[in-house]
Formats: sequence, C-alpha cells, structure tokens
Amino acid sequence: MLNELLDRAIKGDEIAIAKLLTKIEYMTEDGIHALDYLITKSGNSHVIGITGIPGAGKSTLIGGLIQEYVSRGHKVGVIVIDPSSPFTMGSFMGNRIRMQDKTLLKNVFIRSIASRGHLGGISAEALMLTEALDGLGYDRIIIETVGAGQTDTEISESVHTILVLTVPGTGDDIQALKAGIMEIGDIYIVNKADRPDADLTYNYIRFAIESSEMPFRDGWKPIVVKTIATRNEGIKELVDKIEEHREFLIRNELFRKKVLNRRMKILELMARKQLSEIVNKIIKEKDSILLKEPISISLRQIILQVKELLDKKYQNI
Ligand SMILES: Nc1nc2c(ncn2[C@@H]2O[C@H](COP(=O)(O)OP(=O)(O)OP(=O)(O)O)[C@@H](O)[C@H]2O)c(=O)[nH]1
Ligand SMILES: [Mg+2]
Repeated sequence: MLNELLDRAIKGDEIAIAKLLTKIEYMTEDGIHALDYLITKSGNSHVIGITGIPGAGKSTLIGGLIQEYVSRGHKVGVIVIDPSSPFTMGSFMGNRIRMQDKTLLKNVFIRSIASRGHLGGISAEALMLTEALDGLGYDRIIIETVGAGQTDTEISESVHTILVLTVPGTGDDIQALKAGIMEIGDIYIVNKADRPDADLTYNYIRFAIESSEMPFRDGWKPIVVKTIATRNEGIKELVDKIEEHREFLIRNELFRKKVLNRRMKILELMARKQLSEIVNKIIKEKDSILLKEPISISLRQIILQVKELLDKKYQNI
C-alpha cells in the first residue's frame, strides 16, 4: 500500500503526493518509512525561506516566484506555515498568472501546514516535508514562515537562502532592525515599492548593511531589492539574486552543509517534542503527588520516571 502510494507520488501524481505528505506530517509508520526512502533522494533542492511581518506580501511574492521558476524549467514546492493564512493554487493564480495553468499545476506543489504553536517560525514537520518534496524532485522549495520577529532566526540554520520582506513607510524597517530580524537575511526585499518612501526604506536598509560592524553570515554581504509583488515587478531580478546566492553557497561548500544542518534541526526538534510529550504525560499523572509531597521529592520522582520511560522507549535503539 505504501509502496504503491510512494510510486505514484514519485511519478508526480498530485493526490498521492498530498496523501504521502500528510502521512509524513503526522509521522504515521508509513510516513516515516516514506521519509526514510525519500531522504536518500533528497539534498539537491535549493530551499528558500521567506519571512517578514504579516501582510508584507509574502504569499503574493511567492506567486511571482513560482511563475518565474517554472518558466526557467524548475519544479517548485511551497510550504506555508500558518493556519490563519490558507494558501491554495486559487489564492494566487487569479488574473496575474498568465502561464499555461497546466504547466504550473504539473510543476508546482503547495502545502499549507499548521504552525502548532511553534514560535521559531519553522517546525520539524515543515522540515520533514521539505525533505520529502526535495526527494520527490522539487528542485526549488519555498517556505513561508509566520512573521514572528526575532524567533525567526531559527530558520537561518535550516534553509539555504533567507528572504526578509519589509514594506516602505510604516516604520516596520526600523522595528525589524530592532527585533534583530535584519541579521538573518541573505536578501532583503522592499516590497510594495509602488508606495511612496520605497527609496527611503531601500537606502535605509542598504545603509544598515554597509555600516554593519558584525561579520556577515557565511561571508555573504546581503543584497537589497525592490519589488511590486502585485504587478510581478522586480521578480526576475530577485530570482537572479537568489540564484547568485545559491552559486555562492555551492562555491563555498556551504550548500551541503545547510542540508546537514536542516537534518540536525529535524532530529533536535523531534527529540525535544518527544521529550516534552513524555514530561507532559508524567506531569499530568503526578498532579496528586505534587499536592501531597514536598517539591524536591516530587521532582526526583518525575526525573526518575522520565528516565524510566525514555529507557523503555529507546531500549531498541
Ligand atoms: N500596493 C501593493 N500591495 C501589495 C503588494 N504586494 C502585496 N500586496 C497586498 O498586500 C496584502 C497582503 O499580501 P499577502 O501576500 O497576503 O501578504 P503576506 O505577507 O503573505 O501576509 P500574511 O500571510 O498574512 O503574513 C494583499 O492585499 C496584497 O494584494 C505590492 O507590491 N504593492
Ligand atoms: Mg501569507
């Protein structure tokens, strides 16, 4: 059953891919088996994270990126981490996308997943789906994260290129600088450049980069571009810059390193999740003890029980 689903997914059957991703997202036994296989095929896709304040135009911009990448012959996977912002083919195809729908449908897969209250902007599930889409041959993967400000720094370890979106004239640029978000971008995008003050914001960010006294991450000096996502303006140039960054990573042997970082991050996030599930379970069961016993005794009991459960759970490893 799994093999049949996996076969169909590998052949590009959209429904099979959707089913498979659900199994992986919810870590069913089949899902884990599928991921085990797909991970042996993955590691080649260029993974792009997009972050920025709510409403900055991330989803609109992704619509443009998809179109540009597909016209360049790529297959694009999109993962949107935000339950409040459902994002389907219909939501961006509208009138803006003139390309043959069939070409798009065949070469694009979009998946919206719940953030599960994870504040780091990225979850183990999102990264596992990235591995799966990568293994299925989507060679450009875009992840739209919840704009959670400084906690977004977590994505910098797990993707190849980070795009940070700002919009002119709202003071968001300055707020973003303060929040530390300006430290994580490889490419800064001043979207909504049809608004007044776009040049001001553009120059401001450039100045911040030029005058930065901190060493640039990976030795890459961040680039600033202007876009009008609603009119598809600046998208080609943006994709050129993303590709430039990709070549930079490959040249400096950082591309593979980031794939390994991503896998480490999956392991770390999964381990933390498992552990916290065990702790939650014990805490729930221990409610009554906590009321009766001194705290030091309760704590010792809880630690022993965690250890016991972990030993039991992992005795086969
Ligand atoms: N004027 C103008 N409006 C834009 C531009 N890009 C996006 N918008 C509009 O901004 C609004 C928000 O766009 P989205 O793409 O949903 O923004 P988002 O960052 O994905 O928002 P969340 O997912 O809610 O965080 C929409 O009404 C877009 O039409 C632009 O370049 N210029
Ligand atoms: Mg969005």
